[in-house]
Amino acid sequence: MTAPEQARLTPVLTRRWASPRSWDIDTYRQLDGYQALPAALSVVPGRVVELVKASGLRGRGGAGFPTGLKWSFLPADSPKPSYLVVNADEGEPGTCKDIPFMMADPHALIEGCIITSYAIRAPFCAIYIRGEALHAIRRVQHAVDQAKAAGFLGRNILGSGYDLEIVVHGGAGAYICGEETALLDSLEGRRGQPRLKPPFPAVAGLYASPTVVNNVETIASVPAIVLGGSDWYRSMGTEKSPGPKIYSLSGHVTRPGQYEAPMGTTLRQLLESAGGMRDGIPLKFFTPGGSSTPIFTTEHLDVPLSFDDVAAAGSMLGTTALMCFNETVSVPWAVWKWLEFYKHESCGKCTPCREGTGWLVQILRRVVTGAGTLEDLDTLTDAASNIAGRSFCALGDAAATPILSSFKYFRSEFEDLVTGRRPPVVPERSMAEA
Ligand code: L3W
Ligand code: SF4
Repeated sequence: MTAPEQARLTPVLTRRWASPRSWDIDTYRQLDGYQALPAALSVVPGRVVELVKASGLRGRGGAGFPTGLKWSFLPADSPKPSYLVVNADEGEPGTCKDIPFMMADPHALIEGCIITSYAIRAPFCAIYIRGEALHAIRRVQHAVDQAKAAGFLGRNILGSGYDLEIVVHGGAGAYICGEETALLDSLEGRRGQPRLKPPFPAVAGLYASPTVVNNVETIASVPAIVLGGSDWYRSMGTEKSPGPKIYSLSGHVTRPGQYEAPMGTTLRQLLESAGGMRDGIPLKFFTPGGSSTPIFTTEHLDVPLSFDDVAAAGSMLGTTALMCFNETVSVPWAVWKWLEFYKHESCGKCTPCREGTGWLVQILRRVVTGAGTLEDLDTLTDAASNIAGRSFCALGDAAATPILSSFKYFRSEFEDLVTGRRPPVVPERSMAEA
């Protein structure tokens, strides 16, 4: 694991990543680890919720929902116990921050889990980790064992009278289990498929109990907020998107990887840290937050990467997965590849997404092999528009997004392919061989 180049800008989330044995409890404790926990346990839980609300922390899993507000939705008078569930099922194409985080600094996540569980009075926390990331599952389990042996977990934590168990749960490699309610079904032992919302998990989540579901980066931000305070946290980032963020740069970048910087940093600035575009071939398009977010072009290089600024420019910050594509890349080809992913990962529960993604892939295949027609392009727009907003969960919208957003900027590339002005991106022969 190499140190993030940009860590000096906001040395908060990634500041331990470059230390030898950064994942070990001794290293963590030498570098302020488990200092926030006694401070949190010394105040009433509600004070911790208020602190996180005041910090302005927003969810780092894609939607940017205010974290303290979500915690305060848990009903105070529920006869059922509350639970914390960490969504570590990182699967969004281009998103690669949570697994590196868990590998480099698992104790920051564990300390965040303990403080958050205390704040919402939860006696049980589950960390649901993507099944393919066996290395991360093992590392986090090791950290849980170390924390327990050191008295930070289990009964009467640090003499506070507060008890907490953390269970590390491996998923089975289904993208849909990153959707919070499908994750809860999977955790309960069922096939992971989304539930109807409302009720939101805050009211009826794991085993129908009040449950907070938060992303790894969100929870791992909590110890730093407890130690530094809300004003310090708000001194980074923008007014409506405060704090530091881990940006994942991938694709045709000289030094792809994780770059920690304040919310509101631009791709142009991040690319400077990452050595620019590889081999000097200019950028053509990028995703601000994974393939589920509308694509941006070079005209968006200076858009501040915060939730509101990106939304105002017509996309979503998502998971800050900045997939950068240079001028050699065919947009229809990239869209076809993304749609193959969504078709494969569609859970099948609702018709628009289950059937629609299959149709979209078939039409795109015709387009990239040069067998498409102009009518196909209208069908693509029509089908994608009818999947978006009419599907049961956000995966349907996500599948429509690459088509609708690429047509906005690059429809002429699709037209060139179906009219023969450009040669096929993929010869039909190689498709048959594949
Ligand atoms: C209580 C209310 N809770 C909202 C909670 C809700 C959830 C959070 C955000 O999708 C996006 C999606 C992906 N009372 C509430 C409430 N909540 N209103 O707030 O909710 P929501 O529905 O806006 O979003 P979501 O369903 O969590 C997340 C996009 O992120 N995305 C996906 C990334 C994939 C990963 C991964 O790899 N695992 O993170 C990337 O862009 O398309 O739009 O907790 O319960 N009234
Ligand atoms: Fe399943 Fe797709 Fe429907 Fe979501 S939109 S419930 S993933 S079929």
